[in-house]
Amino acid sequence: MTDSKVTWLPCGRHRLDLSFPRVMGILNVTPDSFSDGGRHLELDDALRHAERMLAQGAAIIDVGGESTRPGSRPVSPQQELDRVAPVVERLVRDLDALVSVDTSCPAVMRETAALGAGMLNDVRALTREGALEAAVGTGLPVCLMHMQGEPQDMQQAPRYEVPIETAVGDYLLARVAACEAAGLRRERLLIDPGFGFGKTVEHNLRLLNRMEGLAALELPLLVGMSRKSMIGKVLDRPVEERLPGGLALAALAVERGARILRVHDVGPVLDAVNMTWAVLKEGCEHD
Ligand code: PT1
Repeated sequence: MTDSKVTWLPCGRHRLDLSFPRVMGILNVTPDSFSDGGRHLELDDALRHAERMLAQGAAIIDVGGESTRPGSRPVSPQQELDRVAPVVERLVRDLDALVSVDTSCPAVMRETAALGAGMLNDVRALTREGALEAAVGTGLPVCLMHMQGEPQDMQQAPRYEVPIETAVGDYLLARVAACEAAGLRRERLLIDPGFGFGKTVEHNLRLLNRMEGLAALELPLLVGMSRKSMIGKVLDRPVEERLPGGLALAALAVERGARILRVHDVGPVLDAVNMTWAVLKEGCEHD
């Protein structure tokens, strides 16, 4: 077990204790094709869902207005902001939640930080024009994720010239260096191997197997494998039957150094995580 040096992550008004693994609940803010009335219902729905995840023990709510799953198309910054901003505002005001914003867009970073978001989660690792500067300006911690290609085409026969864990490790190291050079302090950075982002099932499985190499970078490790097709493909299960497979992956991720798990099923995953952690902790208690 590799122990991360960082224990407290400063997240705006919140401080996140990362001396043990935490669960981040996924809140997708999906597009509304109908009326304004529909939008209000959607907002209430989103808040209720967030409330339930917090009650189940989520430490963070990750709000996303751009789908980045394989095949999805980009949205405009204004569209993304219109979806995400009202949700962030209410989560902060009504629930005092620690909100992470899943975005690559500089304007969304700035605006949601002003509304009280506590963390940024960028699947493009601040590579968009202006994103690095915007993130520095917020003072918030940022999760840097590895992706090869763009969601629209990333799953079209992904291949790598070097072992996947080397490609991912090298990329994340380079992004960490770029962030530090731009004035983002290392204490504010998290890394994520990006399961399912330009990777075959074999890539994903090997990446999890070798994840201790990434944990050795001594930055908090965040992982997202919840309900993903890597589970579907190994077990031949549709998306609504992937929880047991996901629990196995969660336990392995914690054992290999993950400190934040980005998931849909907060309650069950938290039990798996806490059970795994209890075993790992006992191993270092009396020696
Ligand atoms: C992730 C992640 C994310 N995943 C972070 N943010 C998604 N930091 C969105 C599939 O193969 O892992 N880490 N934000 C969702 N993306 C996907 C990718 C969803 C692949 C599904 C698949 O099924």
